[in-house]
Amino acid sequence: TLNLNDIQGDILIGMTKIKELFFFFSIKDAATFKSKLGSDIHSLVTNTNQLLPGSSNVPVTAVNIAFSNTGLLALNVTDDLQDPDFVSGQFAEAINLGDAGTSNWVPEFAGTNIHGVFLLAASDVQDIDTQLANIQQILGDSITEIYRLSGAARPGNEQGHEHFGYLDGVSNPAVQGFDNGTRPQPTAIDSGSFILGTGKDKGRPDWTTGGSFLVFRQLQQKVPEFNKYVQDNALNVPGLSQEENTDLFGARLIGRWKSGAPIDLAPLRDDPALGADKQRNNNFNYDHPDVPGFDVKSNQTLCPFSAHVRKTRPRATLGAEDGPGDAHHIIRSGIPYGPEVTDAEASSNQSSTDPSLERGLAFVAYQSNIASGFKFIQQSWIDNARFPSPVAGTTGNTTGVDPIIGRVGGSATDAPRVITGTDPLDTNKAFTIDSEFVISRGGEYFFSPPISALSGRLST
Ligand code: N7H
Repeated sequence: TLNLNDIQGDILIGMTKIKELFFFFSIKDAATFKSKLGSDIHSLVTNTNQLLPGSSNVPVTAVNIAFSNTGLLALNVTDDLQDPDFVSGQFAEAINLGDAGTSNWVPEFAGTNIHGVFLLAASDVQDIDTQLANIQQILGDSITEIYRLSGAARPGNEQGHEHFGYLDGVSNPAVQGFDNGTRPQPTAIDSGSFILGTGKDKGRPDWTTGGSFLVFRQLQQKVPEFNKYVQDNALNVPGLSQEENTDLFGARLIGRWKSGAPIDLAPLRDDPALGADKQRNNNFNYDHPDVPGFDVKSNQTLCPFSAHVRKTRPRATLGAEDGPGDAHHIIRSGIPYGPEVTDAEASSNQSSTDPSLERGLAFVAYQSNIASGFKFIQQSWIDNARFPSPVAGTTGNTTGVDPIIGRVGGSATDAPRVITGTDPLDTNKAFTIDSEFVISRGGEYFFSPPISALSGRLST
């Protein structure tokens, strides 16, 4: 069973506040840090139970903490966590992740200097600042700040939507022993895919049970450029207005409408009631056994194989989801960062080069194994133009890399992306995308330990 008092709150349920600060630090004085971690920081860290609906113990500012491999080494914790990617760190993997080298990386991420990160979430920035000041007061000179990134939900009706305008956080997998059965959706996934030492996850050091690997990425989004591309490629489906055909093209790039409604269930027009209905908005798997002759492995009239959500979680396209052929799941817990698009950007169809106008997604993904979670999805699905393949062994137009975040062959160059499936009238038709809508600004791999380890293994 899962010990929800010991599992940090962001992993399974998400801190889901409208402001979140990522505070990256380096450990300068391990002895002091360890003693404060066990005595004071430990009790500030928010567990899963505290964030569950109906909890009477929701903190004003939720606090989570995670360590990089160099952070564990700084604490002289040399146990083998059995995750080679965590050990090498994200910087060493930039090229493998298709990041066009590290020239676009935030300089502070380039290297292995970051030892840990505090995640602070609240409804109000002032509450975050107060808690950060408290933590800094406790830790004193034992840490120094390396970098910070402030996330915030978008304003008004856009709250919950990422910067391209699509509702996010709709479809995290249900987890066995946690929230299976709470709403209609595909099979719940073994908790061992996310939480170390549980379910099928075996063989790690005992003290890591209840922990999870946290992949952090700062992903810049070029919103005016994305909007222009969608406008320029409006579809021609009869019976739809120009505007509807524009929205349909965008929805077929993502696989969901801006409201969150899955196009697998609402193939022609957005259906905001469906998008908002948690009983229905994740209850699909791309298969339609009730439709005579429908083959989930080749039919992409409802949802293209190239759509972002089908590339990153193909559901029934690969057969059973928790089987050996499809054990690649992450729990996402990111938040947008940066300002809204300005009028000047919107009218020029171009993102400003002003760094203060950078916007994007502070991407957070949890898994028990980085190689089969985030990294597999990025390399073998997102950046793989042949995945999923309409019919195995056929030649001709391939699916293409992910239109939102894919890179051709994981290439270090900005090669144009060619995708198919997006036009429902001719799913063989190829679309070329010759600019990037998402630029990786780098990140790091962390381990989010069980809370007991903060006063146990990590403080002794
Ligand atoms: Fe994606 N977007 O707005 O385009 N993503 N994503 N993602 N993503 C999803 O289903 C987006 C990124 C996944 O279960 C939605 O909750 C953007 C990375 C997975 O059906 C939207 C960025 C990776 C899913 C976006 C970005 C993934 C998913 C629909 C970067 C993994 C769930 C909302 C700036 C390596 C699929 C929802 C499922 C959904 C967007 C990045 C993976 C709207 C803007 C890097 C697994």
